[in-house]
Amino acid sequence: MEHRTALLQQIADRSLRVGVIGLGYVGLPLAAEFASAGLTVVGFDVDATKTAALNRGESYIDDVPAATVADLVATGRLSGTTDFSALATVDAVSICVPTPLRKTKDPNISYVVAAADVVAQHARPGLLVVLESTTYPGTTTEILVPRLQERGLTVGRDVFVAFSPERVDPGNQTWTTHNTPKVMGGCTPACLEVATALYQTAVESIVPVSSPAAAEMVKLLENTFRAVNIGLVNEIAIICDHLGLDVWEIINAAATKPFGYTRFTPGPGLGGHCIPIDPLYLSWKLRALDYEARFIALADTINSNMPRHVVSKIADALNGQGKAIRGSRILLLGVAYKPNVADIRESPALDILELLEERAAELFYHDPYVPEVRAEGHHWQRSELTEPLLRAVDCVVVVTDHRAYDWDWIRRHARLLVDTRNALAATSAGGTVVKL
Ligand code: SAJ
Repeated sequence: MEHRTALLQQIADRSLRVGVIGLGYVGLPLAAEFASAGLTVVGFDVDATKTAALNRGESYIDDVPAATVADLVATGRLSGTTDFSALATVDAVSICVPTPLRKTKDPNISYVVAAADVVAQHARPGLLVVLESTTYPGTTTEILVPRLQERGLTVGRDVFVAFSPERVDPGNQTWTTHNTPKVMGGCTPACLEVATALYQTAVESIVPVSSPAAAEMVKLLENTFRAVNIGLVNEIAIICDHLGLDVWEIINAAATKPFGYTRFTPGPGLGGHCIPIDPLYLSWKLRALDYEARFIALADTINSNMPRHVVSKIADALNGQGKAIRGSRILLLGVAYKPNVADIRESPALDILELLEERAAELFYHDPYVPEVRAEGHHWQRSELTEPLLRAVDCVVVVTDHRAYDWDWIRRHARLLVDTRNALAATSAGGTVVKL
């Protein structure tokens, strides 16, 4: 029997064994969806604390209910291991490892390369491999395919390879791994067919595209779209500053246009593990092709400069009260990269803390989700958010507008507030507010 037919049969009768490499915010939900669909899933991770927690039936990812993990583990449909030789026992593998940037802002695909190496090491005829990690167009065919071919495996006949970008939005209760349409690009029609059949067991709708590179590019367009539009509104904020206009009024009015406009809001900068990073994978690839992706570069420049812009707003606000940043007590509210999450990766709050530290401010921060910040050689402990603290500081800076904050109460007890999120729009009584 052809390997393609055999795989389709194993998928149909749910006898297929699936490996998921990388049990983070993408891999664990995916593993749980495949297991919930009736497949047997082995989760692979280099972090033994993750695999141990999984095997205890515990969920360390908020989007995956603990009860779900407990049930799937108890029934033997889901397990975790750090022993990658167990890849020899699975019929399909989804690779969900990080693709960060190096300090030089160049792509770091070392985790993808390591996963491709170990998958190829244990690969055998009949294997399906799907790469999910966000990466530059060409990665699947340049990194994954050759390693399988070196094992004498023919892609599309012996092994099947596809790229399917992850679209996980942590904390999003509406759009989940199960109901978010999944783009799929196969190296051959048979690769697309088999990968689609597998993912259709776990995901409501599959969006086929013509190649892995097309699928890789779809993801980069999605997130470059955000980075560039956020860069645009950040520049609009600076333009409104020069014109003496309230950028929030302008954006709120523009957003009443029911067509042809998408609302983005200015902020203290661009955080997270996706939006600041993914576009730079694309521009890096294009530089190798001697083309400069100017929108991406310009958006990165503007977004990266926003922390400095915020610090200049703080300096101006303090000057307005006859004070300097040096020696002033400054309290940052919210250090996570976006509201209602605990993640501080690439958070602009870290840049703002660092810049204020350089200018000898006396710093305090509060964030309901982040008890301490260790970054760039610094270590800040969260302060308790109290009336005495609000009254004691010279300036409160709203960096991340978590829903947990009582903005009326905060403004009432603060003297001066710099608001980078328009979080205080509905408040009236209390300290002087300076908006972005
Ligand atoms: N930001 C702004 N202004 C905006 C929107 C965001 O300054 O109008 C800032 C945020 O504060 C944050 C950064 O940009 O620092 C990124 O925010 P984000 O809303 O894009 O959130 P992310 O990074 O969690 O992006 C994820 C992405 N999901 C995937 O890559 C699968 C993105 O594609 C989603 O569109 C986004 O979530 C979402 O919509 O929540």
